[in-house]
Amino acid sequence: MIPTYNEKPNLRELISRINSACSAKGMEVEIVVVDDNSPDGTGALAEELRNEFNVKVLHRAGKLGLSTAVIEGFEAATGDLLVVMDADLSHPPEKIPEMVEKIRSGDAQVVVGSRYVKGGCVENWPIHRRLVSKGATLIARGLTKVKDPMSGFFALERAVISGVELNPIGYKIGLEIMVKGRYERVEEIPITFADRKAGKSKLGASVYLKYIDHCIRLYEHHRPWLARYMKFALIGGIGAVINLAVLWISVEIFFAHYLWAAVLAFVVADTNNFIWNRWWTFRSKGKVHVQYPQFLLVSIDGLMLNLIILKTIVEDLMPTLGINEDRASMFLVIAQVIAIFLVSIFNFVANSFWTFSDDIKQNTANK
Ligand SMILES: Nc1nc2c(ncn2[C@@H]2O[C@H](COP(=O)(O)OP(=O)(O)OP(=O)(O)O)[C@@H](O)[C@H]2O)c(=O)[nH]1
Ligand SMILES: [Mg+2]
Repeated sequence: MIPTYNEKPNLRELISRINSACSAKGMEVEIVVVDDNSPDGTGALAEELRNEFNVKVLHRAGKLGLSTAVIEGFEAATGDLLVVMDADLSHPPEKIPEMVEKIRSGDAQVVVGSRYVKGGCVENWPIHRRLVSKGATLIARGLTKVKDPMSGFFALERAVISGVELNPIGYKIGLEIMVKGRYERVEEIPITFADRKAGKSKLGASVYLKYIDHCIRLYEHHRPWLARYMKFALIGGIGAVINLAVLWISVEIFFAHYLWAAVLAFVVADTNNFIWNRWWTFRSKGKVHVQYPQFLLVSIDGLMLNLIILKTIVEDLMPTLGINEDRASMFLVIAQVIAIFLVSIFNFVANSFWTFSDDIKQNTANK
């Protein structure tokens, strides 16, 4: 499967190298080029190459994205063993037989051409590109044990994705398959990732944001509760900053009484938390006029719980542990950190099973 967009200078060499690498091992290969009406005429060249090689060409109307191209390629391919690679000669076609062999011998159902296992490397990447790639890889580490989950060079058995709903929002269809696919073993083989031979990168800045969104969605799929809690905690942290800002502005600029200011700060911050959690954490379509008071009520209970936990730690637990009075202020902060953590779990659980319970049920049913 080769998705192409303006890859005319690379395509002939790529297809001829794939063909040589496979025929040297006596392997039959069908090459599927999915071209998005490339203005440079890649599609027409692919058609020409059909005379020389076993090539199938899918022409799509315009630049519809890498992931959907790969998925359409899967549907058009006739074989049961699928290999995906970039067209820009970054991925060495000579590694295909080794990848295929690993699947055929039953060692694995998914094989990734990896830059980050022993023996693998990237050629000529400037430091900023290495850092971005490493950072992006780190974000995905909780989703799979694969060391190069961003790789666009991978092989799989068709059975891995049959019946699996692949979401093509992301640029990284390989990661999507590694997380959602049905397989027992995934293996990595080292590759040297060459810089693209010719042509321009199709990546823009929006790709990074889409990638983060994609990873968040995959975490939701992989560990739904942890992912939701992390979002809830993040929103809560931002809410705390908003609370302090409103408090400060009310007292310093509008000369409000500090207790009224605190009430206002609580309501503003909690409303902010509600909006974000409803839309992002719980992806809810429920009734706002029911959910909003429920959310506020949970938060008020949480606030009281905070005071009770704090009082218990400071007045009962600390003296029992013989904590020194002089250092009490430092321990007060630690006590409050513990209290906030416990309250965040209380609020999260209460909102999950009460305020947004319908949405949780629906999300689980959709899986
Ligand atoms: N059909 C199709 N192919 C695409 C599209 N976007 C990118 N591709 C192809 O997907 C492969 C990967 O794209 P690249 O631009 O090489 O992305 P990259 O490897 O992350 O970045 P560079 O190699 O640095 O340019 C290449 O073969 C592209 O031609 C698209 O929208 N449609
Ligand atoms: Mg590339």
